[in-house]
Amino acid sequence: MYKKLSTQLLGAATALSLLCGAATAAEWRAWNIHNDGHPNTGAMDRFAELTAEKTNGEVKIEVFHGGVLGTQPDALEQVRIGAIDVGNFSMGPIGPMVNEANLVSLPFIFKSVPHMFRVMEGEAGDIISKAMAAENLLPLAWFDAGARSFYAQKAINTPADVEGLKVRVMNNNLYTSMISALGGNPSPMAFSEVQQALKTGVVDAAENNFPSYKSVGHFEVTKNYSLSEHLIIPECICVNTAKFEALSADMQAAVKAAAQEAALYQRELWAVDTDKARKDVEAAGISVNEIADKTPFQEAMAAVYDEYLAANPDMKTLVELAQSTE
Ligand code: BDP
Repeated sequence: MYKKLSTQLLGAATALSLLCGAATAAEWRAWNIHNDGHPNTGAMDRFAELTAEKTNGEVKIEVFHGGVLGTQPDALEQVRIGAIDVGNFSMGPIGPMVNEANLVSLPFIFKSVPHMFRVMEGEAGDIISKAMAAENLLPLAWFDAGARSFYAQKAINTPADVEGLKVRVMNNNLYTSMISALGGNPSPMAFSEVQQALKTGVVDAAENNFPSYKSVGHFEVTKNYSLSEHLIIPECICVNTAKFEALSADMQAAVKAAAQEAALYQRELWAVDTDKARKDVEAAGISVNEIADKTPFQEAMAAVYDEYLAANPDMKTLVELAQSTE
């Protein structure tokens, strides 16, 4: 009797969940390197909420903030093998895994953030997205990450000011050649280690945008932020390709729409937060130093292009596409 009743109940519950479409199709773990208060943290929470809403709870995302699931290069590998499902990643550390993604890591390749978005949303972006998807890192939307500039105890006005400095960079050979081209000593290092390294003199300088300069306290251990704006690196919401393709077409469309809406939200948060972060670090005593003429940096860093394109002639098409995009 009991068994019969429970079987009937189970049947009714299954029918109900099918009717409501409430069966969970996927539960995803999401990686985010940033803490509370950084615009990308708000945007990733929004992505999880919008995904739940638009998929009627069929795709659930739990976001792990503050890099607790590992360093960025590790987390990227985890997404590629499907141990983590999705995340907000900088395109910088994706370059060593997907050559096409390296376009955005060539110094001064973009004229401005709007130019970067035009390139990423055009033919070059399509080529990059396809190459990333083939490596199990499918981009669903692009985030703004502003421009990266150098910071150190001293002001940096010319390439000569970088000479001899130990400069922390993200994990990508293009950044090590970029620093070498300026006469500095590049030091690739995880984001979580940079503050301590600056404090103890393991490195003399680093480079990042205002929100990250502020949010992890790099401004507490340097005095000058010099507006070189040498890299404009977009970020993505990237998902394991196979996990995404395992969803029904409707669910794929819903998750993609959630990512795109979250990215628009991120760009709004970014615009406000980047100004605020600059004002906050200035109020804390940081000198923000305008560089009157960036040409000497561009000229010195041209060596990065020469070396890279000689070793990767296939990348010429993408570089020309970006450079000819208005
Ligand atoms: C921040 C990016 C983050 C990077 C970090 C870094 O948002 O993904 O890990 O820079 O420099 O701007 O490592």
